[in-house]
Amino acid sequence: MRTWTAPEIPTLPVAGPAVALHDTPSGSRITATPDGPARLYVCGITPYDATHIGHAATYVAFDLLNRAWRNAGHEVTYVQNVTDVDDPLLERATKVKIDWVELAERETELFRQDMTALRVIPPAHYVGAVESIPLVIELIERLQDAGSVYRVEDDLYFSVTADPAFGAESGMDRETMLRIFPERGGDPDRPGKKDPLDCVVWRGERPGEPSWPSPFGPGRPGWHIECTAIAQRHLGGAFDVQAGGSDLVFPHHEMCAGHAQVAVPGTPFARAYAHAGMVAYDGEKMSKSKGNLVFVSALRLSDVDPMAIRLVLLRHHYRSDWEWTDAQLWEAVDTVALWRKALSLGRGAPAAPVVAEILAALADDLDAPRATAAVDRWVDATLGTDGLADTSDPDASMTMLATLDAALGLALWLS
Ligand code: 5CA
Ligand code: ZN
Repeated sequence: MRTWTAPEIPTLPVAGPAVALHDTPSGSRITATPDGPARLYVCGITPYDATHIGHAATYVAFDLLNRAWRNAGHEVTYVQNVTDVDDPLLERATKVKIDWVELAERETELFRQDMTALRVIPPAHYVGAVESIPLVIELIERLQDAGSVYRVEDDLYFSVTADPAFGAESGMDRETMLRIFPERGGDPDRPGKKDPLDCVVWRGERPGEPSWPSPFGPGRPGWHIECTAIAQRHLGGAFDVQAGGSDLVFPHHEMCAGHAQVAVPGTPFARAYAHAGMVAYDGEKMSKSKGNLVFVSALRLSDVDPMAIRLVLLRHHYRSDWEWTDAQLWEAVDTVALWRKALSLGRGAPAAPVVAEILAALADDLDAPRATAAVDRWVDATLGTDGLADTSDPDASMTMLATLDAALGLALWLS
């Protein structure tokens, strides 16, 4: 699938430190030490509606990881999927009476434009579920060989007991899993299942739904196996980080890990799992199904500077849950104007210690609020809000502009 346009990224004069990241399964901070290029998979959108601020927050969070790795001297191989066939997409297409392919293409294109505007570095491989069906079929066959797949009517299920490590990714107890599973696409009560937590890997054809031929009969991929197949193909085994919002901790990333570990015993799916907090709006998690949405594209259409949107996201630590308010956006618009004013002076307060602080903050579990607070202090010192303007560094603006761009993805270059 076509990816989106890469932003130009300036090279920094100093390298950043090694990157430490919070890992969900161990509950601790780990320093990812990639051998060769760092390998990152971030779960992509289900394209049945436009990109909302919650999605944007998750993609900007892991864009910071991508940038921190690059600044630490690593190459990064970044892969993302598009769930371009799944129940919610088909349901929405039927409801609004539009062809599901057209709906998916339209929303995926809007997502590309939103990501470009927000200066999110594109994945090297942007891969749809539909184009991955041959990979999914191959993976199901491997799971069958391992004896971990069984049939219920026309559907194939993965047996979670086949994975001795099942539960390790989320760290959840069975009761919690059983509570969450039906809220996130699972069907614990279906008669004929061996374990209520088993998940669909191949969904047999239903009347009026798209299907593809396979050795198991016509049908379409289950959700989790799509990401396993795409990640394994483009990143290999034991890649560095599997990432997404915290609503993917269970069942999605647990099932991905399970499929991979049963298909290739002895090789974990990913070395670490990183999760972004949930963005709320009007008191509840922002979600397509609830409809309490703020769309990136709608803000862009009303001429909001995408860099102000990005700054709102950076003001929150990626792992915290937080609530979007319009007031935060207007504050960010003012802040961007103030920062541009300081950056237009040429000279400014010494930039080197601020650059070091920004890179250190981002390498410390992507602490963007700490990094942006350092920028605030540099701006205050440069503009002299206390009557003591410091313009002792003649290269300050250029250094700060390059750092904001490369490390935080904030391009505030003067036009
Ligand atoms: N296609 C699947 C992943 S394979 C999916 O979850 N699609 S999605 O469109 O529902 O979500 C895309 C990404 O945005 C996921 O990583 C999800 O965890 C994240 N996300 C969804 N809602 C929010 C929210 N309110 N706040 C933060 N992140 C969110
Ligand atoms: Zn996924």
